[in-house]
Amino acid sequence: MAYAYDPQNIFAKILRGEIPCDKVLETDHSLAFRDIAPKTPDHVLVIPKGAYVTWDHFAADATDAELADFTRAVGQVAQMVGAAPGADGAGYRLISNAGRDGVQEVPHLHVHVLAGRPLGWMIR
Ligand code: DGP
Repeated sequence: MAYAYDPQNIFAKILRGEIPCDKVLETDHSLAFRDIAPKTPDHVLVIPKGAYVTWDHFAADATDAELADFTRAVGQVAQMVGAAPGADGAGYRLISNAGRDGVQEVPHLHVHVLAGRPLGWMIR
């Protein structure tokens, strides 16, 4: 399966340092920063540094090191914002929108970490 990656997408520009971000965490293969239009008090986006469009693209083509790094980065962000239930946090939600029906705005894989208030089942 072929995935067309647009290197001009906004998250690619953030990764290249062409536009700023409010950085939360940077690891070898991942970057996390605050969403520009937060839907919750703590709304952080975690992205892989590699050129992946969606979760299925990442799962198909990423190295084991990238997969492990990204998975750990998402968990670390939940802990860093104080939301991890295992450390007495109140909880969080992960969302990764993909493609047209998933209403994906930015075509670079990202996981939304939403925390800081009670969440209903759907986020609008
Ligand atoms: P989506 O692709 O629909 O999962 O959402 C993309 C998210 O990216 C949306 O919540 C707003 C956020 N966003 C868009 N442009 C920027 C930006 O330039 N900086 C930051 N920090 N977030 C952005």
